[in-house]
Amino acid sequence: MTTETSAPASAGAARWGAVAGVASAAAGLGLAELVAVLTGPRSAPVVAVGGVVVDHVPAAVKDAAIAVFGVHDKTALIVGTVLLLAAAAAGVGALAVRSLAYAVGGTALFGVIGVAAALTRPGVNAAWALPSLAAVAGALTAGWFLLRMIPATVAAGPGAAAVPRTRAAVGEAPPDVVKPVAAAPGAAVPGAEKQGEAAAFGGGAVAGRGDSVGRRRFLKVAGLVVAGAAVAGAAGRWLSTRLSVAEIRATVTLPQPADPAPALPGGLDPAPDLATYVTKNENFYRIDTALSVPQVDPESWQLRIHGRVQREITITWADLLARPMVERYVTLACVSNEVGGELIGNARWLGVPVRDLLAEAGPLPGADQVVSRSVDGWTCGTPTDVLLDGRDALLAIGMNGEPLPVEHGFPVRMVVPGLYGYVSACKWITEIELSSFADFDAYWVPRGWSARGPIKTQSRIDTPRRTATAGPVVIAGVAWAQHVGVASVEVSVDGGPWVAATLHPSVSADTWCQWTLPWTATPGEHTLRVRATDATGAVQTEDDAPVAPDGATGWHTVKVEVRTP
Ligand SMILES: Nc1nc2c(c(=O)[nH]1)N[C@H]1C(S)=C(S)[C@@H](COP(=O)(O)O)O[C@H]1N2
Ligand SMILES: [Mo]
Repeated sequence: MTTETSAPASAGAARWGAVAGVASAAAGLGLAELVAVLTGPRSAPVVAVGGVVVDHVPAAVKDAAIAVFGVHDKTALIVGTVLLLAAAAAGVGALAVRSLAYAVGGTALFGVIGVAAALTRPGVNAAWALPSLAAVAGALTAGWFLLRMIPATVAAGPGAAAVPRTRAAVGEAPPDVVKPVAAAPGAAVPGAEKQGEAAAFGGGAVAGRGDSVGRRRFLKVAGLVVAGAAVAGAAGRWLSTRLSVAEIRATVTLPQPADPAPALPGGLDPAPDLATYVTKNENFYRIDTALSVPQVDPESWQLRIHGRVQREITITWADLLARPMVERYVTLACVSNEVGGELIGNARWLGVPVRDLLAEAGPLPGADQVVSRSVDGWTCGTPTDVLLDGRDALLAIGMNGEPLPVEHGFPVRMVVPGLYGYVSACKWITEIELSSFADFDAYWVPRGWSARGPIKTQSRIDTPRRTATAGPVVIAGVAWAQHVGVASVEVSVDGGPWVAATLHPSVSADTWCQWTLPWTATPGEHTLRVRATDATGAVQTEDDAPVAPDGATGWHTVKVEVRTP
């Protein structure tokens, strides 16, 4: 071992080492995914480390990520984490050709990071260390194996090579160096390009036939390790979904509501390209900090109501289902929704009134904040008086006639009309703690968001958005002023007078409403603006405000290019 690893390393050897490093890291992570099938997807090192990053990156970075990647911010984070890890593993591998101590030290460091990340995630148990430990074992085994395979002449440096070094950079091996290798007996096999690659990897230090065989073997084994890791990782993920609660969810039958939602009036969805009054579950926006969707089995689910209460209570799934259910349409909005944005949807929720549960526990004086906690540790804080003021705040189990989709909080979440999701709509809820705003800051508050988040009155133009054909056009959109109600919507074309749009019916003040306005479009560029007035007579503010700290404001404005037919 020592003779192979303590030799002075060449640039070529470092490159081989880098390949070994990346392949070894892949082996470790693949193995970790398999182990995480048993310990739970949130214990997998990439998800655990990613989770720590999500919880600790400066708010501005996270807001920027959401702005750039939108609902794909999680995928971007995972891809970024894997790329960073690959780069680091390549570095460790490049050093490991000098001394195995680098491999052991580097891998151990990653292991410590993985274990530390996993063990500090909310809801953890000791077994969550196992995937990261398995990753260390897998990476070290693969690394030891691969490093030993690096051809000795390469490891010994260019001086030992039979052909003098010409160009060093990857991919710059001159054809006359590559050719003899590719033309060597036995090279006329599928994958002749890999020969060139092998030569390129060796830099100028391409030696005789014996070495080219060694390189081929090394690349083949490294390739097999990466492929095996990919298969293990994919199998792990697949098994995790097989074991996910999706199958349990499919067996859940929702109880009939004792107090059903009102029937939908006629005249909804009056225009194409306009958001439907009821948002389908698969179209409903999803926002949360969960890199791996929490899998909560209703049979083991419990909700503990505690803190500043007269009587602490614990409710099981069976207890919850036995209660009379209320069904309501409620429009949920995200505080990160830009003016004109899509982070809003309207659904029919089935659940138990939160005020009934709070009444049973008996909030003590001073308990002005209700802190909801998710199984993954996320928290939100809702004003107690809002939950008790008679509005239909629900501990919901159903969404549009189905059990909650897993990513929307299965089995139980909260929904509160009139409040942004970050202060009210806790998914995968497992705890309700009566507290106070003075005593506790929920998840987003120390990250720069307001402790209180009533939804601001807004209106949005859905169509036309960019182009239109001259002639009769229907301008249409949605407007909302949850729990207050929209009284009117007006549209101004090219800065002209405000014209009242037709408001289409909505079932209650807790949902958005659709509006339409016929327009005769003339060729050229036109600017459309919209504003709503709520039921108290307050006109939506024209002042532009960003989403942070408590929701965007301003009049949605679109520029439309009208073409001649
Ligand atoms: N457990 C948990 N619940 C959560 C969040 C979260 O990050 N974790 N995000 C909240 C935010 S910011 C919003 S806007 C709503 C979004 O709910 P949806 O994904 O069902 O649309 O969920 C809320 N509930
Ligand atoms: Mo949100």
